[in-house]
Parts: sequence; structure tokens; C-alpha cells
Amino acid sequence: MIPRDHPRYSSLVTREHLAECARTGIVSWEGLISHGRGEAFDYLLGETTSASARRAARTAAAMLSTARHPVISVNGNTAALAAREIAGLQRASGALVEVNLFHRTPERVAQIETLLRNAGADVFSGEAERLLPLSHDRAWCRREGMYSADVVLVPLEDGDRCGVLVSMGKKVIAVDLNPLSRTAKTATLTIVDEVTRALPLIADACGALSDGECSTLVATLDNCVFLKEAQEEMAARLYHALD
Ligand code: PTJ
Repeated sequence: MIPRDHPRYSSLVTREHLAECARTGIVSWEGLISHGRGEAFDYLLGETTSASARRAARTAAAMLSTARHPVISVNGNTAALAAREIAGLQRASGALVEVNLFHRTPERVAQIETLLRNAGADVFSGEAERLLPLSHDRAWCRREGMYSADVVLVPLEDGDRCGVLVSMGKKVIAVDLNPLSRTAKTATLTIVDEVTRALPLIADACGALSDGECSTLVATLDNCVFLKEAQEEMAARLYHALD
């Protein structure tokens, strides 16, 4: 039982939720380690969304809104933390939602799809094939889904699939609290923010941007600028932590 007056109440509740999701199989045990790494980087952001991340979220909305075939890729951590936010972003962007797992079992795929559907998402769950040039199970995806996508949103990713998707000519949007990660550096656009904060911002912007704003945001996109701004934000907070 976590006392409501604990100064880290919401963080502890999230941890307890993820631990429970690991026990039921939605989150992989390794996913708990990923969450811990994310928490550490979120401390450095002051657990708030920076102005730079807000601009990145608007750019992501522009990319999804102008895409021919946008896909949101969901793993165990993202489903456990943000199933409702995924459903909301799908409604706002019209993107297809597809489950793609590193620790892939048919049972986990089915569990995560059910969780997403219960949260209101329309999950694309046709026959998966080993279509991506990867030696692990993230290679499994749907021909009419991620394989045919022109824009793919990959929250909480590890870097190799991101690189493969980019090398296939797709635009990849990452949500990653670590601006130093391979994913963050390889993606077309990285939103350095916590996933439950970032997804609603993208959804809100999807409904608000004009065609002209979308074109400008996509044409002027420079991921290095977003990563540099995030690193500067974190360095400044670390440097002034004892002020
Ligand atoms: O569910 P599966 O089987 O597909 O497994 C998924 C995991 C999470 C195990 C897999 O994607 C993985 O290994 O991820 P990594 O390599 O640990 O990378 C996850 C990245 O997401 C790290 O850079 C973390 O800092 C970041 N991260 C963790 N939690 C959050 C986050 N970014 C945004 N929001 C978070 N809540």
C-alpha cells in the first residue's frame, strides 16, 4: 500500500502498475529495467515537458497528418503505461496500431492487443510475417501494416529496428527520454519526453495544425537540434541542481 502523501506517490504507483503488468506478462522483466532508465532521464528533465519537446510533438503530428500510411508500433511498456493515450492518438491521427515485440510470444501479443482494444484502440492484427531484416523477433510484422508504412511512431524502442526502418526509407518518430540513445540518434524525429506526456500532445496538435503549418514543420525538421536542446536542458538542470 503506497501512502497518498508520499512525495513520490505517482512514480511509485506507476512502478507498482508496471510490476503487476510484468507479473501478468504484458511487460517483459527487461521492460522494468527500461522503465528505470527512463525515470533517471526524466529526473534530469524535471519530470516536465520542455518547450523543445512540445515543438517536436507538433512536428510529429505534422508527419503523421501528412503520411500516406502511418503506423503506431506498440510494445509491452507502451501498452502498460499508455494504452488510452495510444487509442486517443489513433483517433486523432488515423494511424494504424500494430503490436511489435522484442520478447515476442503469441500469448504476449494477444494480451497486449486485448489491453489496447479494451482502452479503445482499433488494433491491426492480421497475419504477421518475418519481414524486417533483423535477427530477433522484432522482425515480425504485418505486410499491410508496418512493412508498408511510410511513417512509423516507435515509443520506447531499442535502436536496431529504428535503424532498419529508416534504411527501408520510412520516416521514424521515436519517443525516448534518453537523448543519447541509438534510437534517439537514428530516428527521423525524436521527442525527448515521457510517453504518457508526449502522446496527448501529438494527438492535440493533429487536430490543430493547418496544412501550411504541417508542410513547414516537416520541411524544417532537424532532429539534431531537438537532441541538442534536450541535452542542454538536462545538463543545465544537473549543473544547477544544488543552486
Ligand atoms: O515489450 P517488448 O518485449 O517489446 O520489450 C520492450 C523493451 C522496453 C524491453 C525494449 O524496447 C527495450 O529494450 O528498450 P530499451 O533498449 O531499454 O530502450 C527503452 C528506451 O526508452 C530507453 O532509452 C529509456 O530511457 C526510454 N524510456 C523508458 N521509459 C520511458 C522511456 N521513454 C519515454 N517514456 C517512458 N516512460
